[in-house]
Amino acid sequence: MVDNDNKPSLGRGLRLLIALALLLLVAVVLMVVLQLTESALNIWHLLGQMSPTLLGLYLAGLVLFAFAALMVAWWFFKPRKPVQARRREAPPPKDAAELEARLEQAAGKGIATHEARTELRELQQRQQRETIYVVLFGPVSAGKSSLIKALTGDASIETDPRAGTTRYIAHYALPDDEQADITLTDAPGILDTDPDKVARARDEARRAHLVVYVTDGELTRDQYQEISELLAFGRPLVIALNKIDRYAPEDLEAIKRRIAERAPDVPVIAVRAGGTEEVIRVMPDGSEQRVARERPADISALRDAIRDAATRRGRRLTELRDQSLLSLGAEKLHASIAEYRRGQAEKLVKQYTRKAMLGAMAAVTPGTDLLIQGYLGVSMVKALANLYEVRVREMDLEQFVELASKNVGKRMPVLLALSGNVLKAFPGIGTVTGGILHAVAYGMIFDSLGKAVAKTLDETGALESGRALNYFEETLGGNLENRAKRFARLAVEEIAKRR
Ligand SMILES: Nc1nc2c(ncn2[C@@H]2O[C@H](COP(=O)(O)OP(=O)(O)OP(=O)(O)O)[C@@H](O)[C@H]2O)c(=O)[nH]1
Ligand SMILES: [Mg+2]
Repeated sequence: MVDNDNKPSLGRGLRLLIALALLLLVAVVLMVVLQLTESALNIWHLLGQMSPTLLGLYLAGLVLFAFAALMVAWWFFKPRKPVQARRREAPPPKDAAELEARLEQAAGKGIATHEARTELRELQQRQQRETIYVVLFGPVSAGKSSLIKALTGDASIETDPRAGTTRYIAHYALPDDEQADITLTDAPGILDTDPDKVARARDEARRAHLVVYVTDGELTRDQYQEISELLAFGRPLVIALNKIDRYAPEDLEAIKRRIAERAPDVPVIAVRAGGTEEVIRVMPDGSEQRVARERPADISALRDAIRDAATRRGRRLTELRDQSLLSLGAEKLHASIAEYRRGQAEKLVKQYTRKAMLGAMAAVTPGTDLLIQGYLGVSMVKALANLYEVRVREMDLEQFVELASKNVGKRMPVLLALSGNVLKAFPGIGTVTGGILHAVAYGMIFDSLGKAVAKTLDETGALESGRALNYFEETLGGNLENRAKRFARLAVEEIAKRR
C-alpha cells in the first residue's frame, strides 16, 4: 500500500493543464445553459401565440412522452426479484397422435419412454374394442372380487377374508347383455402395503370408462381424498356400499347420508356380494360343527347402474376415458423425463465440480481462482436450468451466483481449514499448497451448489433462489468431514494423473 505522505506530487505542467481543461468545461456548460434558455424562451413565446386547442394537444403530447420515458426508465431500473422463471407444464395431449409425437421427441433425446408407450398402446387397443370397461376399485377386502364373482358367475375368481388377495389386473365379461358390451375389471385393493399393487389399481382406474368405488363401511378422510382426485381426473364414479348384511337398516341409512354429504354428486348403491362364510353350528347332541353357509347376493341395483351408464352415456364415457388415458400416458412420460433430468443433472454437477477443482489447482495469482469459479458457477447453473427447460436471464443468474458466493465467503476459512486437515491423511502429496486446499473446498462448494440448484429445479420447475440458497446452505454445512475426504481423494487422484 502507498502511504499518503509519500504520495509523489503532480508536476506543475500537469496541474496547469487540468486547470485549463476545467475552465474549458465551465465555458462549455455556460454556453449550453444559455442556448437552452434561449430555446425555452422561444418556445414559450411560440406557445403564447398558439390557439388554445393546439396548445392543449401539444401539452398532452408532452405529458404522454414524459410518461412513456418514465415507464421505460422504471422497467430498466426496477428492482428485480432474483430468478423466478417458471417452466410451463405441457397441457395434456389432445389425441393419440400428439402423445406419439411427444414420445418420439423424448425418445430422440435418449429418454426412456416404454411406460408411456404402454399406455398409448393400451388406449389404441381399447379404442378398437366396443366394450365399456368398468373397474372395481377401493380398499382391500371391501369385496371387489366377490362383487365381480357375483356379477359374472365366474367361480374361478379368488376371494378371501385376508387383505391383498387380488394382485394383478384381470378383466371379465359381464354376461348375457344385449344392450351393451361391458367388461368388469378386478384390481388390487388400495391401502395395501405393497405400493406396486396400489399403483396398478390407480392406473387401471384412469384407464376405465367407469369407476365403481367399493367400500364396506364409512369412508375415511383418505378415501374421500382418493375419490375427489378421481373426480378431478374426470373419472365417472359410483360408490358401491358392500356387505349391507352387516348393518341394521338405520345404520345403513346413516352411512349413506354421510357419504352423500361429503360426495354429493356421486350415486351410492347398497349391495351384498354374497359368497360363503363359515359358521359354527351347535348340533342336537351339543357338539359344534363348522359349516359353510351361503350369503344371498343382492347386486341387481349395481348391475342396473352399470348398464344404465354404459348405454346412456357410452359416448361421453369413451371421450372421458380417452382423455384420462392420454393424460396418464403424458404423466408417465413426465415421470420419465424427470428421471432422465435427475441423471443428467448429476452428471453435469460432477463435470462442473471437477472443472472447478482443476481451476482452483491451476490458479496462479490470488483472486483469479475466484473469477474462474464465478464464471464456472454461472455456467453450471445455466446448464442445469437449460436441462430443466427453465429460462433464466443472464442478469438473474449472475445475481444468484453472487448471493451464493456471499454464503461461501463466510464459510471459506472453515472449509479451507478442513481441507488442510483431511489432506494430511494423504501421504506423498508434498507440501499442502493453496491450490489443492482450494480444490477441495471448491469441490465441496460446487457439488453442494449444483445439487441444491438441481433439487430446486426438480421440485418447483423454477429456479427459486431463496429455496435453492437454503438447500445450498444445508448441503454445504452437512456431513462436512466425509465430504471433505471425498473431494480430497479426488484432488489427490487428479494430481497423481498429472505426474
Ligand atoms: N358379510 C359379507 N362379507 C362379504 C360380502 N362380500 C364379500 N365379503 C367377504 O369379504 C372378504 C373380502 O372379499 P374379496 O372379494 O376378496 O375382497 P377384495 O376387495 O377383492 O379384496 P382384495 O383383493 O384383497 O383387495 C371375503 O371374505 C368375502 O367373503 C358381503 O356382501 N357380506
Ligand atoms: Mg380382490
